[in-house]
Amino acid sequence: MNHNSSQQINGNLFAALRNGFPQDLDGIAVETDSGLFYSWRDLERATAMMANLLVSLDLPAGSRIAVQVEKSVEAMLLYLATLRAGLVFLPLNTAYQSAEMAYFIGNAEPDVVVCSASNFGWVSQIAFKAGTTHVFTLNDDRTGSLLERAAHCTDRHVVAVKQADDLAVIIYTSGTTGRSKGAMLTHGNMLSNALVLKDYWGWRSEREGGDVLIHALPIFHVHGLFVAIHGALLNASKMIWLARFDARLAIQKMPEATVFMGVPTLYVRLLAEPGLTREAVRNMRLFVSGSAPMLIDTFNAWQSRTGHTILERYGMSETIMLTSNPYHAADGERRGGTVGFPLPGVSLRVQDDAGNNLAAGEIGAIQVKGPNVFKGYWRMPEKTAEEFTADGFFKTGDVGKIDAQGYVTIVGRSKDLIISGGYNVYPAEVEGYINELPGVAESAVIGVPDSDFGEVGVALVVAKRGAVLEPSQIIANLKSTLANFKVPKQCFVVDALPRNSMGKVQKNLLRARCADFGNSSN
Ligand code: MCA
Ligand code: AMP
Repeated sequence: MNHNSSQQINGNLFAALRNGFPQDLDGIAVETDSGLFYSWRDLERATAMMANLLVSLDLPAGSRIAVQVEKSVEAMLLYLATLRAGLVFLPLNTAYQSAEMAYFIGNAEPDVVVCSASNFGWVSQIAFKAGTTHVFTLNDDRTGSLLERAAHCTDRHVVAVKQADDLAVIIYTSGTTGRSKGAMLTHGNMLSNALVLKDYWGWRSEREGGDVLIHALPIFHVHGLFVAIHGALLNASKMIWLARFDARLAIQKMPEATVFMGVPTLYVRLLAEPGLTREAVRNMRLFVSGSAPMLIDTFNAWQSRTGHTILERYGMSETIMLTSNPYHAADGERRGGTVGFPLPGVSLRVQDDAGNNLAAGEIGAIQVKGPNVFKGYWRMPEKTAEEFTADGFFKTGDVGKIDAQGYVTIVGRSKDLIISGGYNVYPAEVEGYINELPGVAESAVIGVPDSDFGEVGVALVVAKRGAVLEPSQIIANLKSTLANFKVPKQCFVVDALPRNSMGKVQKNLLRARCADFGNSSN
């Protein structure tokens, strides 16, 4: 197969990632924590076989492949194979339960659903009801019908030709009101962002000694699936693959690695390990943090313990990466508490409510524009239109400022959102579930500080007249319906919720009242 000539005109993200593979396909591309080694050739062949399986299903153009499976190298290969075949990948958090899955599958109408064998019963029922034609299984021990079927396919596959504007992925992000929205990202969104980060974070080519990434994040969200994996593949960098984050194991692997990416909770947990020493990180060159605000105490503690300055960056599902602290000292220092500069190609401005651009240091709404900004929300043209300004900037819902040197700081959010251990929890969604429980008149879910997760949810619930509510029962009910990370860590039954003159619940008063609750959950 002649890769070079076909790939120059092919906007398929997979073609660019494949082009990044090293000359020697027999080198190690991925090493897992269970002792498996995958060569670059294994990646090439397995993605070709899975892509051929998908092609053999004769799916309509733009078909969605929805995937809810445990983290595994094969799950990553399925993502790559979906790109390769020119279809649309839809990753789903393994914590989602049946009501959440029914919504995503019903809304996205995927032709193919892939789940773990243990969930096949209920997932396939939801999928077939929604019109899905194929349900495969994929387990984290390399078993399941997907691999059995792919094993019969040829390992030669010509990458599907795609334009930069073609849809590659749908990532669901919960809505502040109503249901989750599917953010549509194109091949061009993802490739442009990956190329910018390749340069901005100084990924080292093989000639320069190469990089080795410790991959410790889940692969159903932007951070672990795109930022980490695209970075490694585009730069022919080996990945040390941890099926789940384990602080001790990560530290044990650091002498063999150069790059680590994590949400702040991962850094807090690493700092709790005595094994995190300067000696352990001696070969590391870059620690990246994002997805949630990093406390300045964590930033400083990391610097004094390891001698490394964490590079904090800011992104969203709708935009992938937006800003980053500098990598090269010549471009400026990495400032804790800030998310750095807009990445090359990204325009970022701060506006007041009246739509005026604000001066340096003034706080307002963060808006962005660039080749990384998504195409819109899946089948929600009105919602998409609402989230963009007349001149084409996307309203992030984050509140912040830009200082005189150009550093961006996020000071808050206009969207009612809790970020817990790097996962987003929308109070409106959780309140909706609580309000449906018997005996509940109304509820409010707020985020309170937590030393491990950064923020955790606390529920305040008002009983209907004459009803008696048991907080532990409310939590148990939520655990049986909602993804575990969305379930409030504590629940209190209160007489009433404070409201302003417009009748809106004053969550700021509740947050002040509950500020100390979070840490008692540890
Ligand atoms: C687990 N639990 C959580 C969370 N994770 N609760 C709140 N928030 C969480 N994030 C629940 C568990 O179900 C369990 O509940 C209890 O909390 C304790 O679980 P634990 O064993 O401590 O959790 P874990 O399995 O160790 O997971 C913690 C984790 C994980 C490793 C921090 O949450 C994680 O991998 N977070 C990373 C998320 C991420 O990749 N975000 C990037 C999104 P119970 O005992 O009741 O069962 S991409 C993004 O945000 C943008 C685009 C960006 O900028 O990157
Ligand atoms: P998601 O919906 O998972 O894409 O989450 C995106 C949101 O995460 C952003 O709108 C921010 O509120 C938040 N976020 C991401 N990175 C950072 C960061 N470094 N500091 C503060 N908040 C962040």
